[in-house]
Amino acid sequence: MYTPTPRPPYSSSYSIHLVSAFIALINLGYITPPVSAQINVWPKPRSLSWPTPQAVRISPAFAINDVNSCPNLSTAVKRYQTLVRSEKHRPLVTPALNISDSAPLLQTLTVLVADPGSPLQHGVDESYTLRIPAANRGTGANLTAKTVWGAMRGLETFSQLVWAWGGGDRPLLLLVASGLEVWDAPLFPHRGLLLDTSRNYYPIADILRTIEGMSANKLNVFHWHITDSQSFPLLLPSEPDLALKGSYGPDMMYSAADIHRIVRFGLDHGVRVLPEIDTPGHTGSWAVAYPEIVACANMFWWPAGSDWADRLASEPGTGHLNPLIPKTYEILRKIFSDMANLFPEQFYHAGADEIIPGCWKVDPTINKFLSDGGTLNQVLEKFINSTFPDLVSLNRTVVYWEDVLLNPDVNVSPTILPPDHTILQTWNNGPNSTKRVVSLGYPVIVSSADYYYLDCGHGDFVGNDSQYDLPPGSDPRNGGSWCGPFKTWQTIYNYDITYGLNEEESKLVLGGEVALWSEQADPTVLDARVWPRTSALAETLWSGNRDEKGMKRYAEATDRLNEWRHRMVNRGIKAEPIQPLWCIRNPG
Ligand code: CP6
Repeated sequence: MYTPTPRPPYSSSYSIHLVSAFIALINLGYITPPVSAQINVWPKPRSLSWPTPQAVRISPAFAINDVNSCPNLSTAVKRYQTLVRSEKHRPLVTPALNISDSAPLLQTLTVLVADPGSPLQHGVDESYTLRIPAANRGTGANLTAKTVWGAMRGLETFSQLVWAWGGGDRPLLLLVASGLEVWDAPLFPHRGLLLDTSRNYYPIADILRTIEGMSANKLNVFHWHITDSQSFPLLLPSEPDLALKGSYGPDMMYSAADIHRIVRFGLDHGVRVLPEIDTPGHTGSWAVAYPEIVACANMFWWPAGSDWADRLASEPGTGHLNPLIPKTYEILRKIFSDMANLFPEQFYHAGADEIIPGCWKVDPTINKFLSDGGTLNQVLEKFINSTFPDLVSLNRTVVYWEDVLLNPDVNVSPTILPPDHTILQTWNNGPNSTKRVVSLGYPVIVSSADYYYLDCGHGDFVGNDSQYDLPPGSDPRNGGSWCGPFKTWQTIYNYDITYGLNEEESKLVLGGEVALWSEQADPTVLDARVWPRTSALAETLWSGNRDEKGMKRYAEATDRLNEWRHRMVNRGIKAEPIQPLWCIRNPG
């Protein structure tokens, strides 16, 4: 029941009171408003028509029928049936409809999939059509999709059209918008979230809840940055020592059974699990098991007083694999084959970010190679040439961070990375690195640190580097990380990942990922760091950030996002608030 809240004393707008009173009358069901009612689906569908806003009740016996009874989809159908039948969410802005307690019932939602065998992979068709008939036009809704994965997107949309209404002195009703048709499909095929489980460990339950939230936001790629210099939590069947020695402890590892569970959960939610084992940099943790293959593992590579610590992740010895010794590749080949067995995902992320010349230079073998006339670029090329073909022969498309080509200190020639088996993920240089990479012909995933990093800012581009500087002579281990400034949901929402690209170049942009690096995050803050800012990415990549007139629609999106954030909270995701409740109670 709607209760108008008095405005604070410093405000004196009568029109606001009138609006509140009007809305109160609508909510009591006394009048039918002439305006079309607001409907909240996040991300906003590409097309939604609801010519005569109305709602019907969800029958207590409501059932979702999966005609094809597909694997994965059947699990989703059961989940959504339970969710819908027990929906407790009461909209903050109640849809302005004339509802009577005896409103007709919706009995079924029938799901029909044209091509049920289509696997979950990059570029799979995610479109769907959803029809919920008007009250006098039947008691069954229909959802059609090409694939199981499109059907899952449609089920999610259906679930968001359901709300609880009444209570108090009226019966509690479960309502669903009716007389409505949705056609929907994503603008970008790759819509992801990176989670770093090396800097801090996340139990399986946190990962599953995050994947569930992704699926609710129609995101489809969980980029799992599993290992890094701080810990190696991945218990690999052929190389168990890496985790047995390099993880944070026996209860901070992911076993093969855990991986199966996560991958399976992803399939049940239409979310691909894209694993990353970062190499050859970011491998300090490997040295606990194999010191002989890791250069500079126990060295602080930043000279005291330099500003390097400002620019790169706060780390123990960053550690770089030594590309010049055979043992490195013996171990890597076993890792690759384990990974190909554990992860069905066709993309494999091999890292290759943030190579520090000073790290490789202190290794005696590499040092000799350099003093004999070799170059650091040749060292990296040796690494790529000795690993990339193995991954391709395992039928993988290899994702690398942009650094592999763009790091001015150490990079490889594009000629050794064929664009049909390579994807570059940009992060470090605003829109410029994306432009550079696509103009070389590579498909790209955009994760701009300036816009899409959920934890850290990038001092070079926002504000002034000096705000992150450490006092002279201080040890970067003591607070040497320089996170900030905070990216608001609007920063993420408004960013255009194809900015500055021509039409041809834009086609190479597969999509984007926000990233939660975990130097300063762990399960205690996970939900609030990720949600609802990641929802902003979800809408931008699904249906865009502009209205029909081509104007940025963040103002219109605010109320919908607020509503969606409350719905997520009701579903058990502790998304942070974007507004005080006051704004909703005092519209306009
Ligand atoms: N770890 C790894 C990180 C970062 C990267 N790779 C990172 C760099 C700069 C910022 C945030 C994160 N912590 N392995 C870069 C891809 Cl601002």
